[in-house]
Amino acid sequence: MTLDLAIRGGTIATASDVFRADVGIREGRIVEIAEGVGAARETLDAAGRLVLPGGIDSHVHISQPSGAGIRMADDFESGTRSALMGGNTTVLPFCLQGKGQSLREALQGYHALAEGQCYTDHSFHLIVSDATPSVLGQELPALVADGYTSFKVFMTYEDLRLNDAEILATMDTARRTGALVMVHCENEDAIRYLVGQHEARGDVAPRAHATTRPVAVEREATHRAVSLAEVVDVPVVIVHVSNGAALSEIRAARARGRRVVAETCPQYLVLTAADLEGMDWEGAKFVCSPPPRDAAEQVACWTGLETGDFDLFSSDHCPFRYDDAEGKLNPRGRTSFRHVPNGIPGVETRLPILFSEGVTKGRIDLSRFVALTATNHARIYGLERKGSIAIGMDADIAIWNPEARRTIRHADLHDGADYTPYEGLEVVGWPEDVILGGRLMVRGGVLVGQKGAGTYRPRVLSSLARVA
Ligand code: DUC
Ligand code: ZN
Ligand code: ZN
Repeated sequence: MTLDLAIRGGTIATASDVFRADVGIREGRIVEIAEGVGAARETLDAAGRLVLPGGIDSHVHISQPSGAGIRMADDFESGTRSALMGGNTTVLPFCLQGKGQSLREALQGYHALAEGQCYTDHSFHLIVSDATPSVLGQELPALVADGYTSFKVFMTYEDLRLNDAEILATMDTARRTGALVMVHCENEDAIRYLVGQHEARGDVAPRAHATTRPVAVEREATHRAVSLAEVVDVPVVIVHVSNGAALSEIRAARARGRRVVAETCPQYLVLTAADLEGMDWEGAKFVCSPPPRDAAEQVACWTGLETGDFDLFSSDHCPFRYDDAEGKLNPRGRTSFRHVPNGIPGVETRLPILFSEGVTKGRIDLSRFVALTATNHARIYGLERKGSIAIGMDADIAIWNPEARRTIRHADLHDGADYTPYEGLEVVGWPEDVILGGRLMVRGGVLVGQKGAGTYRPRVLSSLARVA
């Protein structure tokens, strides 16, 4: 039978192997991998190119309500377009439960926003902000059964944080249902204390965002999160780990036999707290939580990526425009770091930054890159038929030019923000062609696919979680 598409002459990388072969695609799936595949209606010449699974970014925020007068810079159209152009074929945004709101109702809103708008496939994590008995006892279990198999809890932000009792109860729901809990680890009370100290001395410029959220705040919360998960006996994902001390808590828990997954992000590899010192409030462009640290912590994060302490490398894309009354420079944001919305864009630059700084510079090999950016995300979050190049998988593929040299400029990116925190960073290696479910979406760096090609994917339980 004739193939729909053949990719010929490239070097394929999976999480375990790197080899020369052609890929044959039919009806959206990979159906042949061989030294020479059969006749095809369309052929891509991949000589000198790397044929990798499309990236899966399991930590992005799109169209998430962000408080009065603040608006996220990306909707599903711009956010997934940007993801696609950066070599991704699946994203996992969060569905935020408002206080008093049912999660089901919140999900309806996100689905309505995403329907027909997406350039990549997508699925949703849930954010539990109101851990009532009915949410934990009825709603969450029903949603897990419906394919929403992971949820995030926050230890910080006055309006989102759960106390330890609520976290334990939420983890218990995860234990009963086989869902996976993700935790944002920062100690809210410690932050409040430090914010009070800073404000008392008028220290309110963006740099104070980093000094009010020091490593100890994250380390303590990380210790508590892995300990609470141990008490309940559930696996746990510690998201956006920024430093070596927090990572040590995770390593120690793993040494005790705990199933703890750690995620880090580009901002902890190439930014530092010094970036928050920009003149004229420019530091607001780098306000995210946890904050970027220093060169020594960057090294600690690299070591974690190299040794396998980290299983996930995500963007934590959480975009706000900078020069915008609904963004970083909102009227109150201009007066204190406390009112600058937390988050930075990065879904389009995640893969090129790790490829260039990691693979091109020899810190990690190609298979580790694939594991960290695609395969592990699919396995950990229960995305079937995704994250690898193998017979029967969805034909989600990014073809990389490993020698392409680019200087990252926001003008060349496709998100809805008005800046990138990585402006001027030089990278070697770029995904030039992207195929989603067998459809050519990006050709030679040019968007050729249509919005709406990306579809919603319910998920199965994580391979890490087991129902007690
Ligand atoms: N946590 C995230 O995961 N993203 C952005 C802001 C935050 O606090
Ligand atoms: Zn978070
Ligand atoms: Zn996030």
